[in-house]
Amino acid sequence: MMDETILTIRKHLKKKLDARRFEHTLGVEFTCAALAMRYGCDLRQAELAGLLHDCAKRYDGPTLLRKCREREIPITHAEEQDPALLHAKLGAWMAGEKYGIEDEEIKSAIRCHNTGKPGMSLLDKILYVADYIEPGRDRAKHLPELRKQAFLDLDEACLSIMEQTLEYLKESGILIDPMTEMACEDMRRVVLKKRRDAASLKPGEERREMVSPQTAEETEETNKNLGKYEKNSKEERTLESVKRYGKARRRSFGGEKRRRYQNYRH
Ligand code: DGI
Ligand code: FE
Ligand code: FE
Repeated sequence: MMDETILTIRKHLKKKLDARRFEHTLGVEFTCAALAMRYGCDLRQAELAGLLHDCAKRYDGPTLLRKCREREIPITHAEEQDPALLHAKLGAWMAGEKYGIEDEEIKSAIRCHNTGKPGMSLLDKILYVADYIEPGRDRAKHLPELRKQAFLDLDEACLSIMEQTLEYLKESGILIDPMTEMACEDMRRVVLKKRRDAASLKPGEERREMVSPQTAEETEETNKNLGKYEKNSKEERTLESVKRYGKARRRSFGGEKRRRYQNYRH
């Protein structure tokens, strides 16, 4: 998309990320755009989410831990053990604070891009899937099938990726964040319901919507689970302050671009 903000961020990330990570970033950005076309998601939102999703990947584990602590970003036990996971949460913070993104949906997608979460939005799912299937990836199992599936049914693709990821984590003895398990359980429930609904359709009837929204009951259940998980976290408060900073920053975005970009070098 010929959008000043996107072009400027792309140029900036080219300088900040190593060549492989930058290529991956472009691959995710374009795959997000393709999936957004397929599923009717806002293209600009999808591109920005893809472009910024790994912006914090340039920091090593100890730096990620320190930066998250300084910013009062809640850290789970799994993140303490494997601080690389924190590039998602710090990335969401940086999208708001460093790159002037106010859109909570974009920040949510970045925040949950490596673990997923229960009740993922369309944009969350697009980024989660794009990160796994972008053209530069070559290690995962069944990639050709998975790539095709992503354009047939996004929820099915999400579930396949979550199951593969959990299998890989278990095989490798890597500590699993409860959020990763909760995300997979929730997606399994969504997909099983869709399969049941599809099976109960009469022959000749077509499904109109591949990505079915959650029912009110499901949303309530999801919120309850999330509530349990985030009970003691300070995320709400952090989000509020990010919103406020975001607004202040937005006003100065046009005029003070050059000065702000100097802030990126840290
Ligand atoms: O940043 P990328 O490499 O593009 O991809 P990503 O942000 O999706 O990170 C993928 C890695 O995250 C992959 O090696 C698996 C790991 N991961 C996903 N869920 C968990 C996890 N690692 C731990 N320790 N615990 C998890 O629950
Ligand atoms: Fe990532
Ligand atoms: Fe990535």
